[in-house]
Amino acid sequence: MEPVNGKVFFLSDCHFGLPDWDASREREARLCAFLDSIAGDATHLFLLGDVFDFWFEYRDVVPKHCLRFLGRLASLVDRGVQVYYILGNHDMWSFSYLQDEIGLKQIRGIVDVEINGKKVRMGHGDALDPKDYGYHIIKWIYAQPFNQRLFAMLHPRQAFSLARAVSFKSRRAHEEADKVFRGEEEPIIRYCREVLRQQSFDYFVFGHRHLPCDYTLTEKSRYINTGDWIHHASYLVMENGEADLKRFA
Ligand SMILES: [Mn+2]
Repeated sequence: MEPVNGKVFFLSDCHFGLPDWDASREREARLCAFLDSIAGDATHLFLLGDVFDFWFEYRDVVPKHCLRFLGRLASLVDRGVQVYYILGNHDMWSFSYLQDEIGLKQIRGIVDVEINGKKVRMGHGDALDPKDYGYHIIKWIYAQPFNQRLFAMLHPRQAFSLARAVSFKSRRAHEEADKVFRGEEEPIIRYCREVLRQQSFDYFVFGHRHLPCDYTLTEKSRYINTGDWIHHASYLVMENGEADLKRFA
């Protein structure tokens, strides 16, 4: 990716639709207020995945929710803000709609970019443990176009309730354990340590954990997690070579 200079914002894990659309309205309004507050001076915005708790788009039809949020993204793009959407494990079935209609740039996987002269590696933050075979197999199955076409043949009412059931089950299985920050045992931190053996980065920026953190890896390298917009309304801003993890109050 081209080097980036300016005032750069990052956020992730809004999980709109969780636990239902009514309950996400307040979160959406808060995020809209935040986007309004940065619209004047942001040059770049990175959405680091799981913006939607479930997103699936069909050839001619898209989910009907979060229109105001999508409108805010569109007006940021219209003002000249570069908006990037790194897909998470909950919104990996975003195809061309958000790019074509809103003009954001969609990215899958991990990206390295120089921001204000600092080397940054970022991504959603899932699938970083190479030994988590079960997870990699499921992700591979979900990524197959054939399976996606099969899923698209379900009526959306069935498709979305199936997806909600799967999301609910996986959340229940992880929720309690995920609230605890495990330090060096965190899969993302293990991953960063592994990468740092071969390459250097000033910042690793990920989401997925729903726990905002700014963790010192080495004298020159930090791991920053953007947290979530369910409990924390947390975001990261990079400007003049500095990185600040903040909360929108
Ligand atoms: Mn996630």
